[in-house]
Amino acid sequence: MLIDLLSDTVTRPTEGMLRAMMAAEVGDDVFGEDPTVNALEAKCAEMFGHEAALFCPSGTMTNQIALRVHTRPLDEVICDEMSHIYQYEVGGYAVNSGLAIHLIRTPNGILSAEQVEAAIRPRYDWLPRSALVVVENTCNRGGGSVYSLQALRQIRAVCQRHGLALHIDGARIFNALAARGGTPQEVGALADSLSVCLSKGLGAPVGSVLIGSRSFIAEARRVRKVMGGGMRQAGYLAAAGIYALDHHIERLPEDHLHAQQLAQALAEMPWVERLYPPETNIVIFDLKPPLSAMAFLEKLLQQGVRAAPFGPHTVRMVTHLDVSGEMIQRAISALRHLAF
Ligand code: TLP
Repeated sequence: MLIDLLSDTVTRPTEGMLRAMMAAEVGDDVFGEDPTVNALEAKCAEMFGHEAALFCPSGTMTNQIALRVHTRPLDEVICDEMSHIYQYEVGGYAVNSGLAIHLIRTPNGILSAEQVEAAIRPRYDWLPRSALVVVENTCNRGGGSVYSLQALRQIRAVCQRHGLALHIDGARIFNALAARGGTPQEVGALADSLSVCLSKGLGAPVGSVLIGSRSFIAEARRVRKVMGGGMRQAGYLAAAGIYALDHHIERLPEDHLHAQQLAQALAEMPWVERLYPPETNIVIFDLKPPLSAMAFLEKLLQQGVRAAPFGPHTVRMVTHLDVSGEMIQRAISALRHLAF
């Protein structure tokens, strides 16, 4: 059987999750009448200490809605160059919200408060208006890197001082909390809005939740509609999300251990040039040129292991709940069999 380290988005629902989905009570969520969606939204809002939440089809949509609601056209969003909103959302910040983007370069996707402050523009007619800071926790391209609560507090303070909003792309926020400690409430208190994905480390088939104040979410509902994200009997999907929050958070350290085991094995491989030490469930490494990611991945696939290209010579592996300890051992022996 394929050992699929392509992404933590590839998981299939467990039997327990499928049972919860089958048993879901549903209604029309565009009318606000799906009790399971309402329960998921209330659960997420409460968990992160905010007033309201909105269930959406994807993390791309929750991020894009957040950009739209926090800003006006001609504003600028400040983020790391590695951010998902910059790298992988098809330039949506420009198309959906008419924004400019101010990119900060870091070694691992973790911004400092000083860098954020230095990126804020003075108010002149000819400059975009700095309006929003987005931090990604964990940072995907940074190798699943994690913000400390202290670092987030300092960024929050800069935002407050300059009147900027702070959005956390917490696609993998529970991985961050599992690795560094802290509660959802503590991290929630530091952001104006958070996007939390249920379909990544938590193993739900579909869905992300946008969390914020009541007025922010009321506007977000309108933007979700114009983006075509108003779903009807979405409670079947929300039930999977509730199940994931109840059953799949505590097991995340297992994925982190598996990532460490992969990294330890990779560190010994003669064809690895550089390894980003994994803090959570993502392992990124550079291959020694001229070995290309594509050539490497093809050989790896022949050994029954799939991973993702993350650059011409860069590969990403992600651990998740469909990869057991035994599969990790098999993946490691497959890696040891590769010769270039
Ligand atoms: N990331 C995907 C790819 O798009 C790269 C993956 O396989 O990791 N924020 C972060 C930090 C993400 O990593 C992702 C997905 C998203 C947002 C978007 O979520 P979806 O895929 O639900 O739109």
